[in-house]
Amino acid sequence: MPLRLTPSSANISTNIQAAITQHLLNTVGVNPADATPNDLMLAVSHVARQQLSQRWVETQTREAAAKARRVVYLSMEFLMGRTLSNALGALELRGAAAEGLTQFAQTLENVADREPDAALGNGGLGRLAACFLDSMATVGLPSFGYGIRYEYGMFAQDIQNGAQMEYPDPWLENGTPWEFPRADISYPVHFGGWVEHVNGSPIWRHAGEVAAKAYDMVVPGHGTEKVSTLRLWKAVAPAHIDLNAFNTGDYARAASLKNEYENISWVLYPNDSTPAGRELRLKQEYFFVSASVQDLVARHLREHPSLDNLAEHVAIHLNDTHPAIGVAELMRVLCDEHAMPWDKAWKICGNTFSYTNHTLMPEALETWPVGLMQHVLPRHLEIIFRINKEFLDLAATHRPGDNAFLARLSLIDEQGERRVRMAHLSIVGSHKVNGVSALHSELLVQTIFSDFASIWPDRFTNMTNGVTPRRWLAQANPGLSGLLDSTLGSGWRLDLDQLQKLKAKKDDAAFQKSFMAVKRANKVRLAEAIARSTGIQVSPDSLFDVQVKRIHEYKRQLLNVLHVVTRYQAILANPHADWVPRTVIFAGKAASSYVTAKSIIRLIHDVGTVVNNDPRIGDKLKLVFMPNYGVSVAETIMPGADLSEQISTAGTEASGTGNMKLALNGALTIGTDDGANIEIRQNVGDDNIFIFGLKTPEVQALKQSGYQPMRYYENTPALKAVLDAIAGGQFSPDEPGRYRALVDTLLWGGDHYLLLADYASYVATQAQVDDLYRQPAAWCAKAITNVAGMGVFSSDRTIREYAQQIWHMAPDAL
Ligand code: 26V
Repeated sequence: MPLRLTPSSANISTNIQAAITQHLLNTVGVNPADATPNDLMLAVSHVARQQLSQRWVETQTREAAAKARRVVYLSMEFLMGRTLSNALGALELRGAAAEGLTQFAQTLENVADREPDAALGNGGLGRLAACFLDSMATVGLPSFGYGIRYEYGMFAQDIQNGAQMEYPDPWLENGTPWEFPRADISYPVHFGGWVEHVNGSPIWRHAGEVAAKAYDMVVPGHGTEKVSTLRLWKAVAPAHIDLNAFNTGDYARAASLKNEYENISWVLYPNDSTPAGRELRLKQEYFFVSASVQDLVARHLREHPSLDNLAEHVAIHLNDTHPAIGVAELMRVLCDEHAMPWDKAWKICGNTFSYTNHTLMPEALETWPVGLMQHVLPRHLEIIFRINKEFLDLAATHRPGDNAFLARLSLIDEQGERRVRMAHLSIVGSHKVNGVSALHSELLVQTIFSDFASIWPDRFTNMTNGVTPRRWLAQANPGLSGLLDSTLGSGWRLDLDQLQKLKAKKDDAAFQKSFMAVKRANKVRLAEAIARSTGIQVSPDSLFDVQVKRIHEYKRQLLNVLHVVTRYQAILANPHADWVPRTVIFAGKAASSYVTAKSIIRLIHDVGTVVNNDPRIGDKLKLVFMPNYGVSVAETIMPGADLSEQISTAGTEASGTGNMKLALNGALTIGTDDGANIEIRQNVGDDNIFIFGLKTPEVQALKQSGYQPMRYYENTPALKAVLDAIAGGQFSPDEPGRYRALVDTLLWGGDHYLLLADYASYVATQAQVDDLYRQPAAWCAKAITNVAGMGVFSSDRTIREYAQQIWHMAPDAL
């Protein structure tokens, strides 16, 4: 029995020192006297891993004995970030580990920094899945997250001459102490071939097979010994394939065959701008869904005599449409492999699945060519056709004779190349469909899913996103956490509504002083990180104005740049005015094929080079771009922000979660009436947030009436001056035409996201931000009010809502 460390152990830091030394010797294989920070990171990780392993075994044993109802969260992406610090926090060993490391003359921060991020996701959708696992474990929901063990995660971003360069992210190259390979858990996944119907029974004569091998990550709950499991699948060529080629001595062919199979789990598709319509991506989707369905069916059959009661014991959640093929797969398994009648299987399916939509952008909705589906998954295509026929028969009873209605609803888009609409499959196969903020969920039923809502109004609902306060406050912001602990006690970690009590303190001078000291220290830390990653010195006394997220036209980083240039020109025109010094901080990745997004990154750098080196500007304005945005970079940025930029065109950002992380860390939001910004405003109060710009109905009306961006250009002198400067090459003197095309997307390309329409309102609101920042006590009171109002944005609240309203599970039932 390994040493069990519990927080109640009297001499826990002595224990942990001994445990670290043991692992240096026995696991890492180094002399403790020579241990590097990386060795120490591994040794401390193994100390934590041992505890997690025990918790995992206990949780699984308890759940199996109880035949618990479980939630299965299917997601192509889990943006976990680093594990060590979070694991120590959950085990309540952070203090002891830090103390234990003093013996090796190391800080926990320095040691934890050696761990590479597990960046198995693109952005918001993937990080939400990671926050949800944390909350599922914490609220005590028996749960499995299922995904892919990508060998290469999200690409690493480097900047060369202002331009984004992408590099592979070999996060597993040195192994990871956090995974538990489950050598015994492996399932065959089949592809291709054809379907034979023998005596009316379909038989899938597949053409290829790959093995899915399970690797588990333990996700610890906080304030509980319960854990959740993240089970990731690795694709491995079946042994007989390469053996045959090896036997004939054809090693090159053996290797290439092996690669062909194993490349399925090789790399995360780094594209959040348009869905990748590639065969390999479809294979990835089916690969992890098939393995996960086999796993959950096997687990069910270990605990129950048949699959008849599957829906009572498992809730399968689709994180966007990427796992939607799971609907057809479960039907195939029930009907073809377990001889269940279609209608009975279909009922079970509908009671089992639920689906979250994460974007309204019509161009982002996943569809697959029927021909490709036929080629890769012929039996699934047959099943989809049958689901579609029965669904359209039902739909026809709602609007007899309305063929346009049926064409819009069909799972098959018949215009042009026939394509399977994965969102339609998800809706038809689920009992609940949700959006991720109140506005987004409302827009779903009014726009892209309105026909479905007319048939099934009760199927559609809202689950406003949240973030885990453990990572995004307790871990990322130890300064503020300490202040909260001494002011409110430590209960906020598990009950974020307790932050409400801060409201009474918002004007308390002593509390304000402590709060501002914390913010200032976090800004110093952020300024150091900026200097390390960009070489640019910024002043922690300036207002830190932060926009961090994927680079996308709809998120309008370009509008932010227009404001920066406006301010630059205004300072030059009026150098002696009382300017509030500002540091504008950007970070984010652009999809590698997204030309406009990459051009925006370049523009940020070019404007920065001019502004930052203009001696007339000095500290009044600085512009920096922190490279390689990811979970760990975010953990440094969020606590140091004064102002949070959430400036998407109203009606385009499904929710946002960075907005929540920033406000939770005491930043004020400047934002549009969009996504979760609206609910942030409702919770912090209108006076504590800067809302500007057109609202969703106004956006719709302006577009309908024929939006003319040129009118704004001609009638707004400051705007004209800014666009002329950018288009004219003032920030790219070596290549004056570099931004002509970018400016043309606004002036002549229709300005799809209404930057010019919102410009005046944005710039005027930025002036209000300055006015408030000149009054430190007033600013501070509002920042405190923001923190106080963020309780509802804990992902614990979100997960409890899912559990109650969609998954029909009681948290902490075991
Ligand atoms: C976005 C877009 C937008 C432009 C057109 C093409 C396209 C394709 C994919 C995507 C990303 C969709 C998935 C995603 O990450 N959505 C994000 O999910 C977060 C968690 O619910 C939410 O907070 C973000 O608002 C949403 O963009």
